[in-house]
Amino acid sequence: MRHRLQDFKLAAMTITCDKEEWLLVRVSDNKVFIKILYWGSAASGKTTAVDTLYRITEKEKKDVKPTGNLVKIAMASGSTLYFDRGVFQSTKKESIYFHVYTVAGQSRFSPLRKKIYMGTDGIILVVDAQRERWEDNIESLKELKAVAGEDLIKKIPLIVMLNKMDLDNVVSITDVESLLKDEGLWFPAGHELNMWNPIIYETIAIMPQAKNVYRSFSECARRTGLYQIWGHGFAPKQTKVKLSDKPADV
Ligand SMILES: Nc1nc2c(ncn2[C@@H]2O[C@H](COP(=O)(O)OP(=O)(O)OP(=O)(O)O)[C@@H](O)[C@H]2O)c(=O)[nH]1
Ligand SMILES: [Mg+2]
Repeated sequence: MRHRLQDFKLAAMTITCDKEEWLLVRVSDNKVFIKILYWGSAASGKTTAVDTLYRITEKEKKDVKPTGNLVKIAMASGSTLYFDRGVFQSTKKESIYFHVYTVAGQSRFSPLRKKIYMGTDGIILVVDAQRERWEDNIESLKELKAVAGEDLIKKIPLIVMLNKMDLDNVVSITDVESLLKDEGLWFPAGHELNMWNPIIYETIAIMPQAKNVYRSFSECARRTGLYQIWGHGFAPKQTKVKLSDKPADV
């Protein structure tokens, strides 16, 4: 994987773009820009997750480091008004940048979410694990499907954060898996997309407990790289991806 990243720019440049479609990965000044979007219902923890990702990668030596400040456009309540945006740079391949966005989760911002989605390369769905928020999670996932059309998993890797696992009365990974199956976002054994089924991480986005926040981002970034390098913008075929590609190193 690491040496393959040398080819990343070339792979990205082979993707064509017409007026209707955004490039999956943008290349400029020999730099590669990858857009990762945190999607999920209101108050599920998207802003908190990016905030925590920022803090972790600022303090500890990781595969990405933040560049500049995290821009948060929020209401007095803390709820996102437009979006949050942070830029992270790969520490292993410094020409690769991750533009990380969160959507505003409140229902009324649906048109805005559609705009923020444009040009997204990888998605992290933040599910609020609290049982009473289950219906909101379903609504949010259905909206994501409507916005992304057929691209989810096939062209855009999907990772799930089952967030707020520090609280009581929460749903389980199995519940989320069933939901993904119901929504056609889970492929059975033998299907060529099976290996790209979303990984569901149990997470805690708040500090200091912070659990699996970096790992879920890292896996989304890794898959995004594999889709571009091996699949030229699509989920690569099983035969092309070796198990040795597993470690997160973008
Ligand atoms: N207990 C607990 N609280 C969390 C966790 N993650 C986020 N929260 C809290 O949930 C609330 C909402 O978090 P945000 O990060 O603002 O949620 P959001 O998804 O960005 O919300 P919108 O911007 O409205 O879409 C805040 O009070 C957070 O502190 C978690 O893992 N555990
Ligand atoms: Mg927010």
